[in-house]
Amino acid sequence: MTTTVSYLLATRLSQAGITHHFTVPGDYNSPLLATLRNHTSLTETTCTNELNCSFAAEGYARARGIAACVVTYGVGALSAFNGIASAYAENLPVILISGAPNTNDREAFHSVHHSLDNGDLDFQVEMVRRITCKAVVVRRAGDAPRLIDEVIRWARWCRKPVYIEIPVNVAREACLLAGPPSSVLERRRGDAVGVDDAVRKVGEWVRAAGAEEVLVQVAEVMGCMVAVQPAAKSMFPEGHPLFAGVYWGERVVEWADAVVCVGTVFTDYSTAGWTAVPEVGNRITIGMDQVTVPGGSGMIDRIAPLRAHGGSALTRKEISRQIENLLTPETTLFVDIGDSWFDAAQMALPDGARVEMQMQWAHTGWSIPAAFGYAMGEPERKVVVLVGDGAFQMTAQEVSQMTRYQTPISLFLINNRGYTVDVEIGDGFVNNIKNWDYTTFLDALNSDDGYGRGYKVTKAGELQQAIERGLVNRRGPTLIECYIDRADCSRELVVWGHLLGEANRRQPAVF
Ligand SMILES: Cc1ncc(C[n+]2csc(CCOP(=O)(O)OP(=O)(O)O)c2C)c(N)n1
Ligand SMILES: [Mg+2]
Repeated sequence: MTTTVSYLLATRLSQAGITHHFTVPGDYNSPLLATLRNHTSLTETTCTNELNCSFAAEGYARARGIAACVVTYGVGALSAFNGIASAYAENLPVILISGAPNTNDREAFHSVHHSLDNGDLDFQVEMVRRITCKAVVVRRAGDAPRLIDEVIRWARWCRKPVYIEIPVNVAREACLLAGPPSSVLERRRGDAVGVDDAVRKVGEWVRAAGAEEVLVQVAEVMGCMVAVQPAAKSMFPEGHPLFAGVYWGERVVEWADAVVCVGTVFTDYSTAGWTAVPEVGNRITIGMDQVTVPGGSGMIDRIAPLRAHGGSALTRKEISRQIENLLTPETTLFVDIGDSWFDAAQMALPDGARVEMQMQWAHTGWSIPAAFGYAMGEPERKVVVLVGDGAFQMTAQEVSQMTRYQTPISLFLINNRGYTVDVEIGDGFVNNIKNWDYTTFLDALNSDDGYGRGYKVTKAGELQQAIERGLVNRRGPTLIECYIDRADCSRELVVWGHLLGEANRRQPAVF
C-alpha cells in the first residue's frame, strides 16, 4: 500500500493531535500545503508573516501540547526561526516544516531563488540544528516514513521543536503508508519523576513534564508550602491552602529548612539580576530527567488596590484590578514582556485559570500571535492578552488574523508611549516610541468585512464600559487601549529593572 509524502505527513500530524497547522504559502511549499489543506482532520490557518506564524504555532503548542508551522524556503524559514528558538527555550514541541528547491537544481548546482546564490542548499538545515532537537531533509520519498516518524517522536519525547524539509518535487512522490499511530505516539519509558521529599518551588518545566497533578498530590502528602516562579504562574492552583505566592523576589525570606525546586529555571530575569538565587546548601532540584540533592525565597506582594472612582484617571493598578475581576476558571491570560509581567504576577487566579508568559525567550510582542494560535487550539477558553504599546507594535499584524478567523480575544494594550521596562534597565531617548491611533488601526484591519472592536479609555469608568462592550463581541478581537501616565509603573518593575541593569553593567571578570 502506498501514499504520498505530503499525505503521510498530514496523517502523522493529525495522529499526533494537531487539528490546525499554521502557514504562510510560497512556491516551494505549495504542493505540500495543497495536501494538508484537503486533509479532513487538518484546518489550514494562515498568518501574516512567518515570525508571527512561528509564534502562533508556539502558542498552539501551549494549548494542545504539539503544533506545526509550514513555511517556504529561506525567506520564510529564517523568519520562523525566532519562534522555533522560543519553542526550544520554552520546552514546546513545534514541528517546523519547510519546502525546498527542486532536487534536480541541487544536483545541477543551479542558482535558485530564496537561496544564497553560492550553491549551498544545506545552510538552512545546518542553521536550524542549533534550535531543534532533530532536523531531517526528505530527499528521497522512500525515506519519508522513517524520517517523519522519527522527528515527531523526538518532538514528543524531548518537548522541543523539530524540523522537516521537503523539496518541492518530493512532496507528491509516492511512499509507503504510515504504520499504526503508536509509531509516533508511544511514550518513552522511564521518564516518570520520582518525588518523595519536600516540595517548595515550582518552575516552568512542570508543564513540559506533564507533572502538574502529581505535584499537587506530592505537596499534599508532604504538607509543605508551594511557591511558583513567574513563568510557572497557574501551574499550581492558587486557591490551594498550600499555595504561597509567586517567587521573584528582591526580598529574600530564609524561612525554609529545605527548598525543593521542581522544574525551576533560574535566569537573570527570574532571579532579578542574580540577586534571588536559592542557596545551594539546602536545595534539592528535580529536573526533567535528573534529581540534584544539595542547595530563600522572596515573594512579591499581592495587589489589593482600592476600586477607583469611575471618573478618575486610569492607572495600572486599576487596569489590573478590572482584569483580575474578569478572570474565570475558563480564562487564559497571555502576558507580554514589560510591566505587564509584574501586573499579572500579582493577580489572584481562580482555580483553572491559566497564565502564559514567555519569560525565557522574552520576545517583545510574542503574546499577540501566540494568543491567536492558542485560541485556535482551545476555542472554548476565554483568551485575554495584556500587552504594552511597544510590544504591540512589533507583531500587531496578527490582530488581522483574529479578525479574519473571528477569534474573540480581549486585548488590553497599555499605552505609556514607551519601552518603560527598558527605561528602568537603562534610560535613553531610544525608549520613546511613536504613538499610534490604535482604534483606527483596528478599523483598518476590519476593512469592510471584520468585526474587531477598538476602544480608547483614559478613565476607570470608561474601561469598565469598554470591557462590558467587548464581552459581547464574539465575532472578532476587542482591543482596549488603556492610556496611562508615562511615569505610572510598578514598584517591582523599577527594582527589578535596576537590579538587572546592574547585572548587565558588571565588568568582565579578570582571570
Ligand atoms: C524582539 C525583541 N526586541 C527587543 C527586546 C528588548 N525589549 C524588552 S522589553 C521592551 C519594551 C517593551 O515595551 P512595552 O511593550 O511598551 O512595555 P512597557 O515596558 O512599556 O510596559 C524591549 C524593546 C525584546 N525583548 N525583544
Ligand atoms: Mg510601553
